[in-house]
Order: sequence, then C-alpha cells, then structure tokens
Amino acid sequence: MNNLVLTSTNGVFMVLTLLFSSWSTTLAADTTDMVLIPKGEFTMGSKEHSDEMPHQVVIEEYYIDKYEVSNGKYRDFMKATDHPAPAYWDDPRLNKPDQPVVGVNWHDANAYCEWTGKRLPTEAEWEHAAQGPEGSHFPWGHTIDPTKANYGQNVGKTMPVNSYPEGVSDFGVYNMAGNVFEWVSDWYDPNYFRVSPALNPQGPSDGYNFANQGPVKVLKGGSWLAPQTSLHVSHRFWNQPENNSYGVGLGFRCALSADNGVRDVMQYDFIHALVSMGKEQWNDALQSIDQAIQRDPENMEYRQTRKIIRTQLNIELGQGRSSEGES
Ligand SMILES: [Ca+2]
Repeated sequence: MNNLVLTSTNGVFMVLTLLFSSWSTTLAADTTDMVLIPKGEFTMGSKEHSDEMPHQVVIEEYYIDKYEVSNGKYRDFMKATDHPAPAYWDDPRLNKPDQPVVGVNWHDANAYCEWTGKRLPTEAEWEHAAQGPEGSHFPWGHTIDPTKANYGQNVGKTMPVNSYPEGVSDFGVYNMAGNVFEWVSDWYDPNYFRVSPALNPQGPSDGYNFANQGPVKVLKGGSWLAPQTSLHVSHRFWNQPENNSYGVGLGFRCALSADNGVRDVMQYDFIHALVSMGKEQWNDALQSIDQAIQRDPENMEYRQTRKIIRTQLNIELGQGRSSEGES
C-alpha cells in the first residue's frame, strides 16, 4: 500500500480493489463494546478447588468484549464466511439475536474472534476481567446472589448478553458469572498453576487428557444450567476443543492486546476513509483520515491519502462554483 500518491479517482478504486482482496477474510478490530483493562498484578485462583491454586500474575493492558458474543453477531460471521451454524441454532429458547450464541466448539469460537481481528482471551485475562481490580470472588463481590447472574436453571434459558447490569464486574464486563460457559485460549491442566509464569501466562503447551478422551481446553464462568459452585471467577472447567457438549450453555467472548487495539483503531479509520473515497463521499473520507492522523501524525500513508481527498474536495468545490457561474 505504498503507492497511494494517485491523482485520479480511478486510481483510488484500483487501490481499494487491491486492499480488499487482501482484507476479505478478516475485519479490522473494532473496540466498540470492549473494555480496556489496565496492566496490573492480581491473585489468580482461589482455595475452592485444588486446580485453582492461588498465585500472583501480572498481565499487560488488553481489551475484552463487554458482552458474550450474541447470536446476532455470530449470524454476521456465518453470512460473511459461510461458517456452518452451531448446535441449537434453531432452538426458539436460545436463538434470539440478543441471546448469546451457544453450541459452539473451541474452533468455532476461535474462528469468530479471528474474523473480527481479535482473539480468544487467555484464562488469566478472562479471570482478571471477571474479578475486577479488588479481586472479588464473584464479579460483583464476595457473596452469591441469584439476582445478579443467570445460573442453576433459575430462569430456564439464556438471557440477553446485556442482562444483569447489577452483576457486572468492577471493570464493567457483563455475565462473567453464568449465562453461558466461555471458551478461552488456554489448554487445561489441573497442575498448571504450580508452574505457570507470573507474566502474561498463556496456558500449558497441551491439555490434560482425561480418560484418553483427548486434550482439553479451559471453560470459564458457569452457565444458566450449571450449579452455583461453578460461578466464582477462578472456577475452572474443561472440554475437548472439537466438542460442543454442554453446548446448550457454551459460548465465548473475544479479547485484543492493547497495542494491537490502538493500531487497529487507526487502521479502521483508514479503511473507512478508503471506503468513503470509493463511494466518492469525500467529506466523510476527510473526517476518517483526520481521525487516523490524530492518532499517528507522522504516518505518510495517511497524510498522502488526506492530500488526495483534499484535492478532490477542492476540485468539487471549483466545479460547484463554475456551474453556479454558468447558471
Ligand atoms: Ca458467561
């Protein structure tokens, strides 16, 4: 994309074509409806179960989705990529657009996050976002409360992804307890916390193989069906990545490293500027490229693009004046 110094609209169309041919399988990450979690140290784990051994962890700044991925958003992904529908897609109790997608295996969840330009959270990122800066046992505090989460068949179905605002974590993340279990990127090993690194743990290199059923990935947070004993933020559950058993309450959300976040927001503005240029909506294009330049003032590609947009706006302004003169 170094040849953006073009003076004709045709040239811009050509660049757009080249750009989108390499961009068609993923989106630029959009941090709308994500929460920025600052770099911090926290105690991961608890004394509830032996696989939750408490230990200190430091993680870098990152974004995490405020909500579980909804059926509505998953539908956009299926349409754009021809990805097959998950289990329970036609179940009327579970398939409203604002309910969380269920019946996805780890590979489905991973493919969705990659398509959005994001990734699955690590177990450490997920747990820190759920426990908040004070290290709560549940997202909202230290005592179980059936009015703050959907669990144990209390409601008999999944609830909209923005439900239970009283139950958000202190970072403002919804339904980290209950509604649907959530896939994270890590493999599960019951002994991992005894050896995991303190800085940005990514999980073991392979999963525990229960009864020779195949290595397993971590699930977090309990579900609308699961008992309250799975609801505290450090609870660890597992499933084979190709498996969507517990599918009726099995979903996910995505995360994004913060440095990627800033870069991707700039890239998002740049792409938006190019799309507006393609539609000859030059004022919109100028607004978007100005936003990109605000975040990265020295970027020559952005500055050259702005020059093209300004030239085009001046031409249009000139044509407007001359046609006024003619009339
Ligand atoms: Ca959940």
